[in-house]
Amino acid sequence: MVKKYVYGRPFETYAVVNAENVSDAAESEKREFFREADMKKALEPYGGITWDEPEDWNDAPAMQYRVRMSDGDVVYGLGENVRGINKRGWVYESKCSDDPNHTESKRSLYGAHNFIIIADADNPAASKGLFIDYPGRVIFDIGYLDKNELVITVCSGNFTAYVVSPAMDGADGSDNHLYSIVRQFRHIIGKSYVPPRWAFGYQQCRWSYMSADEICDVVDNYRRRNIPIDAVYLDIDYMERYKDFTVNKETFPDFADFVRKMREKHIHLVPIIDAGVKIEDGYGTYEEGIKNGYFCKEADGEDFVAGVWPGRVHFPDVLNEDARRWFGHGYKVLLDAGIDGFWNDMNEPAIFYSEKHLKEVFDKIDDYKGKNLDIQSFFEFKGMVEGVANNLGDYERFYHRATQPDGEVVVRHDHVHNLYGFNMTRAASESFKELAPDKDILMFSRASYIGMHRYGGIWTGDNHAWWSHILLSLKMLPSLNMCGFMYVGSDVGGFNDNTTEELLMRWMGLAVFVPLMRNHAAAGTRYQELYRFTDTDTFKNIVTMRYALTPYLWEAYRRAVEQDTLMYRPLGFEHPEDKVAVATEDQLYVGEDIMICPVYTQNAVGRYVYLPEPMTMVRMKSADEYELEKYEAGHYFVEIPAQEIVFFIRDGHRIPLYKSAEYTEAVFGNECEWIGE
Ligand code: MIG
Repeated sequence: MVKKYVYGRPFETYAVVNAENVSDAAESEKREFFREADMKKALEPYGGITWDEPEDWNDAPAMQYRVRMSDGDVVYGLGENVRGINKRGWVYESKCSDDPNHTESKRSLYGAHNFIIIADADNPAASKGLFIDYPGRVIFDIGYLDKNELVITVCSGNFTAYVVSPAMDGADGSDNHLYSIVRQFRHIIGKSYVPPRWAFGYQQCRWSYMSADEICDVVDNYRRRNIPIDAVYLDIDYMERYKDFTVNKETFPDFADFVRKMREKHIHLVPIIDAGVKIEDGYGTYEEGIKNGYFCKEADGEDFVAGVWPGRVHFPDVLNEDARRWFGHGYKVLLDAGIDGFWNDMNEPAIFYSEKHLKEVFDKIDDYKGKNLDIQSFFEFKGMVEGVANNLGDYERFYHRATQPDGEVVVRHDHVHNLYGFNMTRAASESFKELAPDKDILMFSRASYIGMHRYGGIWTGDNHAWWSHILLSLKMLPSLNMCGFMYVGSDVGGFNDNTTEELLMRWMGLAVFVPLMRNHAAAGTRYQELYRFTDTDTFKNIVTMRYALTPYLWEAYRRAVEQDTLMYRPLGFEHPEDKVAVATEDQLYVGEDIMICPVYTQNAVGRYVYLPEPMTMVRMKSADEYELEKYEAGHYFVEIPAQEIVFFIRDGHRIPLYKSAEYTEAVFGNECEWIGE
C-alpha cells in the first residue's frame, strides 16, 4: 500500500508516474506525520547547512519527521551515497554535489535519492518505505544526533511524502516485506532504463584520449591482445574548445567515418556532453539558446553566466519543456555521425564560478593586499577563494521557467536544484525517441534524482584509486537499485590518484558483476588501460570471464527491471531474520542465483565469507575452466587469488556460462553450459 502525504503546494518533479493505486492521507494523519519546524533550530546542530527564507511560490515553513528506531532496525536506501548499506549512524543531505573527494565525512554526492526503507526488527510487517519528493534540500539524520532517532528535515513546506507499507496479502506475489516495499515503490516511479546489450561489455575511458589516432591505438592494443572490449569514451577534449555538440576537426578529421570504422571493429564511441553551453558568437547552440530565451536567467532577466570548462557558459533551462526539447535535439549531430551512446557530465550543475560572485571576490581580494594575514584573516581569505567553486550561493542567483502540469512557473534554482541532471538526461532521452526511434542508445549521467532512472543510468563520479572505494562502490549497488537506478557502475581502477596493478585487478573482480564496467582515470594520473601493466594475461582472463557471465547478468538485470526488484540484494533482504547476514555488507546476491564476495584489501590471499545458506562455490580460473565445491552455511576463509573469480551459486539454482567472445553481441550467439546444482 502506498499513501501520499501532500504538504503545501509541491513542485511537480515527475519522479512518480504511476499513482493509480496511491491513496491520500487524511489531514489529521498529515499533521501527525510531518511537523512544522523552526528551521534555524532544526539545522543548527548539523553545522554548515544554511537555511534561506524561501521566496515566491515556495513560501511554506520547513517540516520535520521524527521516529524512534530500536537497536535492530535497519535503514536502507539513499541511492548514491557514502557509508554503509545500512545507513544508520550518519547524516546525509540531498544536494547534488560536484565533490571529487568521496570520504566518509561527506553528506552528499552527485545524486539526490530521497528514498529510504526502515526495516523494523521487532515487527517486520511494520517496516516501511519513505520517499520525500522534494527537489531542494532534504536532510536525513539517521541516528547521527541521537543514535536511535531518525529525523528527516525538508527545507520547505511544499513537498510530497510517499509512505510504502508492505503488502503481504500476496497481491503482488511477495513473501518478503522488504521486497514488497521495493516493488511497490519502483512501480510508482516507473520502469527503469534498459541500455543496449553492448553496454554490458568492458569499456575504456580516460580524460582524455586526445585524437582519433590515440583511440585507434587504444583499440588496437586491446584487440591485438584479445582482451574483449565494446566501447571507448570521448572525454571533453574531443570537442572544439569544450563546446557541446561540436567535434574538433583537427584531432578528429572525418568524425563520421571514424565512428563507422570503429563500429566495424565492434567498438562504440561514447562522447561526453557537459551542462554548460559556451558563450561564443557564431556558435550555433549558443546563438539559438540566446535567440529563444532557453537559458537560465538571473532575477533581472539577464542570462546567468557561470564559468566551467569552456570559460563562460550559460545553462540550458532543461526544466522548461521547450528548452529541454531544444537541448535534446542538440545531440542530433552526433547521432547523425553514428554515435549511439552518451554520458552527461557536470550537470549538478557544477559551477567553477559565477561571473558575479567572482567579481565580488576579486573586489574583496583588494582588502587583503598588503595586509598582515593572521589566523583569522588568512583563513577567511583562503575560504573565500576556495569557496568560489560550487558555491551554494550561486544556486540562488538564477531561475528556471519550469514547465508544470498547469503551466509555467518561475522558480529559483536552489529550490529545484536536484532536478537539473535529471532533466538534462530526460532532454537527451526524449529526443532520442523522436530522432532515432529505432536506435538503442546508451545514456548515463552524473547528477540524478529519482525519476531519471527511467531515462538513463548513472556512474558514481570522481572516486579515487583507493581500496576503500572498491567497497564503497559495492555498497552503493543495492541502494541505487532500491531507488530505481539499475545501469550503474564506478570508475574502475579509480578516477583520481594513481592506480596500481593489484588495485585495478581486484576492482575488476567486483566490476565483473556490475552492468557498467568502465575503466576511467583523470587527466594527469597514471595510464590505466589494462594492457599497460605487467600481467596483461590476467586482465584479459578477467574480462573474458565477465563476457562468459554477461548473459546471466543481462537476464538478471532485465528481470529486476521487469519485476521492479533488485538486481543487487543485500544479504539482509534474503535473510532478514539472520543477524549476521543483515550485518554483512561486503557480499551481495546478484540476481536470484548467485552471491559475490569480492576482495577489496591490498595484498590479500583471500577473505572471510559468510554463507547464510548452503551454496556451491564456483572458482573460475578462466572462462572455460572452473571448479565447483559444495559448502554448508557458515563462516569460511576462502582463498581468492587476484587471477581468479570466486562466487557462490545457491542450492537448487543454475547459471549459464557462455563461450566468450571479443565483443558482447557475439557472446549471446555462442553456446553455453549450465553450472550449479
Ligand atoms: O571535473 O570531463 O566526473 O568523469 O573525466 C572534471 C572531465 C570534469 C568530471 C567527470 C569525469 C570526467 C571529467 N569531468
